[in-house]
Amino acid sequence: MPDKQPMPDVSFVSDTHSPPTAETRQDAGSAKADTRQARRGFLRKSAQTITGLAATGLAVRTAAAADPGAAPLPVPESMKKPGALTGSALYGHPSEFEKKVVRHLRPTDKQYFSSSTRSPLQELDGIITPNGLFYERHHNGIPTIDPAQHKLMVHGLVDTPLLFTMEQIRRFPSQSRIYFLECSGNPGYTVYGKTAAEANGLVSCAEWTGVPLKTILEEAGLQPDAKWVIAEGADGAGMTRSIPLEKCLDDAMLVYSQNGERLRPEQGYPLRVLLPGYEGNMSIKWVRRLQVTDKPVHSREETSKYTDLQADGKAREFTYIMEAKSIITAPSGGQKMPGTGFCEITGIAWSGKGKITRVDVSVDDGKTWQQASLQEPVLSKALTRFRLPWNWDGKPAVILSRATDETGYVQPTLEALTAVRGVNGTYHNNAMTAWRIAETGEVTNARL
Ligand SMILES: Nc1nc2c(c(=O)[nH]1)N[C@H]1C(S)=C(S)[C@@H](COP(=O)(O)O)O[C@H]1N2
Ligand SMILES: [Mo]
Repeated sequence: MPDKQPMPDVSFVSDTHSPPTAETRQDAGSAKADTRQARRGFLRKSAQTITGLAATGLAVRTAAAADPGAAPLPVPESMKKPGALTGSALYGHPSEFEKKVVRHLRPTDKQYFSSSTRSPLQELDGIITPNGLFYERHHNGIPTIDPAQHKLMVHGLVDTPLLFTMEQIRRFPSQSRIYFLECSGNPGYTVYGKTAAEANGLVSCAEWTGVPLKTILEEAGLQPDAKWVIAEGADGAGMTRSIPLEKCLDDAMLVYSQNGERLRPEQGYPLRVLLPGYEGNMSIKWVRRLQVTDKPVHSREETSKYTDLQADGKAREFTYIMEAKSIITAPSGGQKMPGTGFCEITGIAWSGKGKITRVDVSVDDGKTWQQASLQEPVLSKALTRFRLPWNWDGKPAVILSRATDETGYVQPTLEALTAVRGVNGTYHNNAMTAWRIAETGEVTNARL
């Protein structure tokens, strides 16, 4: 390639999306100013579509809008030769430059069988968690299960006990739904976490495909005194939980795929229960048995674990629903502000009770609030992406977000939450996470 030939101003390519003609190249000098003008107009126009930005009169000025000057855009190495050969039959991977984007494993001396990893929320855009970055929580490691051998038994208070192979499960009419999944221990009742992943990464969101649990239960036929369904996992923990029948007949799913491909082993391959909006531990992975009963079994997971000890010594039990929560993912802990001026504050919000209706953002540690815009579609019991354009003046600031859901429930501060619940419990902390921005641009957890 002729390296020396002057290349057109980058603005021609990016603004018009068409290759420069001889004419436009000749005119480059005068056209450059026009294009820059047009580009600013474009930025202004697109900026106005963001709620509040027009009102603030905030100008979007980023490094990309800087004058590239007279220097021709160099021809990169990637244009001088063919690229790598097609991956053929190999499974694809993210770019080699994205190697640092991995799940967070809380540092301990030892790797435990009962363990968890957190989704790198601060690295993700949109609302879908890529499968390789979906949070994990295992009580006794990840079993290896051959789908050709795996069976699901449905028994108890049913007309006909049934035993399904995976092939038989997949013959039922399927459905795909986008739902979040969150561990009730996210993040626990102590303030923890330098980054968004550490602070709240036991939440993820995927498009799940499977069969409504209702379909399978109706196939077996429910007896009149059926009230609960006990789900058991085929892992070394034999994890077992009692699920109220109403949930099983509502939006509960038996899931075999996640974001278009079969479940990952970490997420319960080949089959898991998915209970939208309920605490993660009830969505039994590697599910092998559904027993219909008239009462809950009070398994280990609903007695010694997953009850919430109150200040008065009494414990709340069967606390299914994950209440509204949100977290700013950028700028967030561990990141650095790119400079003063325009900065998009963005994050995720979710509620186990339905849709998020509103997210407010404060840049002065909760003294005043501004309403963020919500990315469509806003789905029930799914992550919702919010954004707020902001003009950082370079002064120290504490930023935080507050979610409201369709029931009118508003996400609390940690102080408000502990005033009601005390500090004995570990689960269901849906308090706000605040990030401190220092004058240097360094972002840290404001409560640590
Ligand atoms: N069989 C089985 N199911 C299980 C678990 C488990 O250890 N074994 N962990 C539970 C917990 S505590 C949570 S939070 C979710 C985690 O799901 P994930 O690993 O797909 O994110 O699965 C639940 N289902
Ligand atoms: Mo969990």
